Amino acid sequence: MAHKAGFVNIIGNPNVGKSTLMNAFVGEKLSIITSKAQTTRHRILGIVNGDDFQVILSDTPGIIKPAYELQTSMMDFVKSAFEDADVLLYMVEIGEKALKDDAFFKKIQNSKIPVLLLLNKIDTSDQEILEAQMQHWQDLLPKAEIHPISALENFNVKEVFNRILELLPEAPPYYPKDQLTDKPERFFVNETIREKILLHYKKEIPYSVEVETEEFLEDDDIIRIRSVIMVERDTQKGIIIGHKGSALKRVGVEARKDLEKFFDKQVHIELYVKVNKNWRSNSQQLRRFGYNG
Ligand SMILES: Nc1nc2c(ncn2[C@@H]2O[C@H](COP(=O)(O)OP(=O)(O)OP(=O)(O)O)[C@@H](O)[C@H]2O)c(=O)[nH]1
Ligand SMILES: [Mg+2]
Repeated sequence: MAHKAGFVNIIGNPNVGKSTLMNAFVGEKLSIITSKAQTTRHRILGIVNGDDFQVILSDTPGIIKPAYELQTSMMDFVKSAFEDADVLLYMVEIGEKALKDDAFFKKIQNSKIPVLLLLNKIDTSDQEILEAQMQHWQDLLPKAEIHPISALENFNVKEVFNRILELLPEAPPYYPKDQLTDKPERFFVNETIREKILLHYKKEIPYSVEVETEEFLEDDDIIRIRSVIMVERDTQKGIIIGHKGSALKRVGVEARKDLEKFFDKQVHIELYVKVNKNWRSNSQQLRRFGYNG
């Protein structure tokens, strides 16, 4: 059989389950997942390899109207995902009526490449609602193929994957067959720490945080990590650290546990908190953190 390969890019509103689906396809926790919107800030590749295929999935940030420069960079990642896709996976969740950006929606409507509309979270729905939702999306996107799924419960995920394989063009692999992602180890450290911050802090705090790993030293039996948690303002620093350092300690303990699983090795983490004033609106800082800025 001829070899198939291509880019399969997942786009959609915030919080609909894009990262959950990408991890389900890849079988690894490449993308962090939380119940808060705008968890994902980057375009993250997850590569699924077989003898005669290579599916290069892209997880992307949820589509929003940008309010500050970081969010503009996030939307640039989404734009790039429109440009190189061989198959577009447009994910919506049960109950959702429209994409948060009309221009992006028009791009989906006018797409020349195949669009699979994935109606996610059907575990939270019943048959009647599901049918009404399918009709709603079929009317809006007559050319799209609709697949009801539950990324969380792995329902219909394999069927969608098989359909993707059918749609992929014949092509040689783009990446080495043992490669799982385009991101370096430090990226996953940063993301894991940021996930704990999204989980444990309220309101604006998680959105004001960026994590930078300054040291990643791997020995035979242990990885030693030193990371900086950057906040925008002095008051946020105290909140991150918490009473006698307890809040920060919890972030470190939970991140370490996850990273030990991810790297399959003992991990030691040191965390610091620094104020980096208004980094979200500073193009130079954004570039440094891997946003196009
Ligand atoms: N019930 C249910 N919950 C789901 C399903 N898929 C994802 N979720 C939950 O929805 C929330 C958001 O999931 P994510 O995968 O982070 O969503 P996302 O689209 O990547 O979100 P952003 O990165 O913020 O755009 C999490 O709490 C998930 O556990 C599903 O099939 N069913
Ligand atoms: Mg995500």
